[in-house]
Amino acid sequence: MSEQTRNWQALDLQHHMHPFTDHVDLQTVKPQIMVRGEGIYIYDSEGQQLLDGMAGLWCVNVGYGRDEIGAAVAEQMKTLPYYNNFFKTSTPPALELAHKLAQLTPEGVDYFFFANSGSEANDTNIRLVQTYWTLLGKPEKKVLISRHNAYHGSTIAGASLTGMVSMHDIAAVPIPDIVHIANPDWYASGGDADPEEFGLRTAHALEQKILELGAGNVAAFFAEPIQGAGGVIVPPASYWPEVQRICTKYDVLLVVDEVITGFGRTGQWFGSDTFQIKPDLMTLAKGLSSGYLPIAASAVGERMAKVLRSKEGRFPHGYTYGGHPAAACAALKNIEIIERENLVQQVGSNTGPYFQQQLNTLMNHPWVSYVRGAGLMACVVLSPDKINRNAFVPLGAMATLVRDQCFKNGLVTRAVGDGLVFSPPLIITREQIDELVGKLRSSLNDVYQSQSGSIR
Ligand code: PXG
Repeated sequence: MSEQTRNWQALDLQHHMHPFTDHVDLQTVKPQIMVRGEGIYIYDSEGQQLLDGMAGLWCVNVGYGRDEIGAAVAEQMKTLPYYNNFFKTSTPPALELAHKLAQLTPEGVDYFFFANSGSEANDTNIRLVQTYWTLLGKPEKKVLISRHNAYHGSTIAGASLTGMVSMHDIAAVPIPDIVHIANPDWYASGGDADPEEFGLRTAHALEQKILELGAGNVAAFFAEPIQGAGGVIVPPASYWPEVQRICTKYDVLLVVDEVITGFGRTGQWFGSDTFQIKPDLMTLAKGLSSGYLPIAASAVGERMAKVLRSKEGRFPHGYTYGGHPAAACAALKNIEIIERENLVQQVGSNTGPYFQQQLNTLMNHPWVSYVRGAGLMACVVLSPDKINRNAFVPLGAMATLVRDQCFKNGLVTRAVGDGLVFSPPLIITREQIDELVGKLRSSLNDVYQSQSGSIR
């Protein structure tokens, strides 16, 4: 190991606190220092090349090394590095980005409130939802329904919407008036049920919860079109139409968190397009700028916009850096690249289906029990007993070993329970998909050979 890497690791361990990290473990494992990116590959400080099967954290949709984004940002930094959108001012990049987004988001979603992260945008969404009902004279409509295993962020409100119990183990979380219902995870909870029937049954959990709480108390349903961090939970086709019907019937706003599914990930511009959802509000982040700079948005549908925009007096909410001109420039250039290179169409009709098909060839591995996904997001689920879909004991132990082996073999993935999740940059080619799947297969084989004696 180089002197430089050793120094960086020592400094990192001395002063840097990491998100979602066991710091005791980190002392022994040591951080891997990433120094460069090009296309779908990243490079660490020891020169190891890794195929980034996660596009960073589900975000680098146009891939690394896009000099033109840097150039556009540099130009903006020279002209006007900062100004805000508070108190009746605006900047060209922010207003142009809002205009561009209005063309891309589903029909009727035409207004954008900027933030710097998905978590912040979801905090904004809660305020928008509650302001909306208050303006309509129904302030008692305030309960938010979310789902088990959902991920909506890490701020206090975002973590409260999140349905992962591990994120609710501090006193401040969850905040009041947020409840969680079942998610449409057929593999884990569907048993012998037909997936479509299971999809309907899971949608009906929303109706039951609304009736239990009283529709007059329910403000909104928050959901990802496909749960991402929860393990790429693709709902059966029956699920979303039924959810939409229920929200309409009980006058509950539908907030669609597109932080991962937005900007081409599922093979259409938005997950809402893929599942034909009509959102009242959307959360956008990640692929909005491909992670080149932090930017996020709440995308407001016409029903809410009509009320919110006719309100006199000001909406008492905003972030210093919301709609930052440099970040908005990065987002505009990123969208220009996605359009110029037809990345959404490419994922929808070519690389997306090919990716799912190639991952499915892994079903002949003794541990691969299920492959699910859409476009360029997927989860490969492992089980020691494919027939009964049993979990490994402890849950996730084997997927973590496979993940570590993938890193050694030059592939970035993430273990979620017994699953390995993937979300490569949208520029990945068929040959590179073969490389990704080949690396995953050999990593699975390596771990299988070393562990098969100890499977339970
Ligand atoms: N909503 C969804 C659907 C997300 O996936 C957020 C909101 C929050 O966004 P910010 O920008 O505040 O992080 C996310 C973020 C993982 C992982 O390991 C997933 C996310 C973030 C970090 C790690 O799967 N998703």
